[in-house]
Amino acid sequence: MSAVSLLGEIADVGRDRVRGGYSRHLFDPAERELREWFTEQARRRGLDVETDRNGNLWAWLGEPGPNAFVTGSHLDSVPGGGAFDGPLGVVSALDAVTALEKPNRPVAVIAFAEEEGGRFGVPCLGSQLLTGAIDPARALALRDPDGVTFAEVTAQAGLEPGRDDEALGRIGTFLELHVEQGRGLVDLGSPLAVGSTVIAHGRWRFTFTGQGNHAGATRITDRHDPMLPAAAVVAAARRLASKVEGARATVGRLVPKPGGTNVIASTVDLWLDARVPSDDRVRPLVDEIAEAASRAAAEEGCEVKISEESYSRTATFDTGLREQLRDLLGGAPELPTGAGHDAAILAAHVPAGMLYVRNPTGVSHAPEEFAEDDDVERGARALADVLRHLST
Ligand code: HGY
Ligand code: MN
Ligand code: MN
Ligand code: MN
Repeated sequence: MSAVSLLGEIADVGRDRVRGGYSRHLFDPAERELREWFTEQARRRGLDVETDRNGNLWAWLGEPGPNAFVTGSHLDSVPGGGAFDGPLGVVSALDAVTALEKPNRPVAVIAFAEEEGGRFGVPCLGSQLLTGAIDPARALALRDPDGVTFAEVTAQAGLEPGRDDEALGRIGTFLELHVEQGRGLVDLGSPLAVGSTVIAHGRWRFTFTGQGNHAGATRITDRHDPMLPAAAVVAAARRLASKVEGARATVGRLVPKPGGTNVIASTVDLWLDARVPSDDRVRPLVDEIAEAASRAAAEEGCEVKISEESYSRTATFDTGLREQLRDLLGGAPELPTGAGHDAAILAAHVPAGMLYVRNPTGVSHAPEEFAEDDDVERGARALADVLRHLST
C-alpha cells in the first residue's frame, strides 16, 4: 500500500484527531482508533509494536537492538490542523520499512506521543520524556483543558513516564520525514529538502485577573477588564517580534472567563508562542512583551501572572547525516525551519536528521496544508533509499 493510500486511510481514521477543541493525546480513547490503525498497519508489515513508558509507539523490524535506524513522526494534531503534519512522516516510514530487505541493523518506525502539546501544553512531550529533556514530575502534573492530569492518563494506560535510557540507547540514527510548514521548497522549486536547523521556541501563559461585572451597568471608568491587557499582549507580540530578525510571536489561544457576551471577564488566560533563530533572543523578546502586559494591567487595575510552560533550544541536525542525505537525494537543498519537531529534541542525544516534502500552499496547522501525491511518493521513495543505504 503506497504512502498516498496510507495517508488517505489515516485521514479517515484520524478525522477526530482534533475533536474536542484540542488534539487528542495518544492515550485518549478518541485516539485509540489511530493507535489501533498504526498497530494493524505495522503488524501487516511484520513489525512488532510496543508502547514505551512515555506512550511513544515503536514498530520494530526484527529484534529491538543497538544502533537501530529509527524513523517516524507523530499522529496527534493541533486543533483544526491539516492531514499531513505528522502522519506524512509516519506513513512514509511504514512504506519505506516495507520496501526494506535484509537490513544489517535493527530498524523501527516510531509515532511520538503529544508532539503538538495540544492537550497538555508542552510540545514534543513524548520525545522530551524519552530523552530526559523534561522532568517527569513536572509532566505528570500537567493538566489538559478539562483538568485531567498527565499522571491520570498515563496511570490509566499503565505507563511510568520518565527518561528511557534503554530505548534512547538503541537509537543509532533517527530520521523524521515531514511536510514542509512553509513555502521554502516552493520558492526553491524542489520537491524535497534536508533539514538543517530548528529555531528556539517556547510557550508562556499569561493570566490576567480583573473584576467580573455587568457589561451594561458598569461605567467605563469603574471597570477592571482583563481583556484590555490581554489585547495589549496580542498587539505587543506582533509589534515587538517584527523588530527582531527572524522572530515570531503568536497568541493563538485566549480564554476569557466566564465568557458571557454581557459579562465583563473576571480573568483572561492567554498563551504566547515565541520563537527566535537564536536562543539568547527569545527570553528578552518575551520580557519586553511581559513589560507591555504589566503596564497595560496596571492601567486597567488588573493583576497579571506569567509562567513559562515550555522551552526548546535551537537544534542543529547531525552534519554527517545531512551530507549523506544531500548526496543520496542528488544534492537536495538544506532548509532551516521555524517549526519544532521531535527530531530536534533527539538531535541533542543521537545523530538525527529531517527530510521535508514540498507543500504547495505553504500553509500548515490549518486544513489548507497540502502535499501533491507525486511529492508524497517521492518523499517515501527517498526515505526508502536512505534506509536501504544506511541499513543494508
Ligand atoms: O509547533 C510546532 O512548531 C510543531 O508543529 N509542533
Ligand atoms: Mn505541527
Ligand atoms: Mn509535526
Ligand atoms: Mn515533528
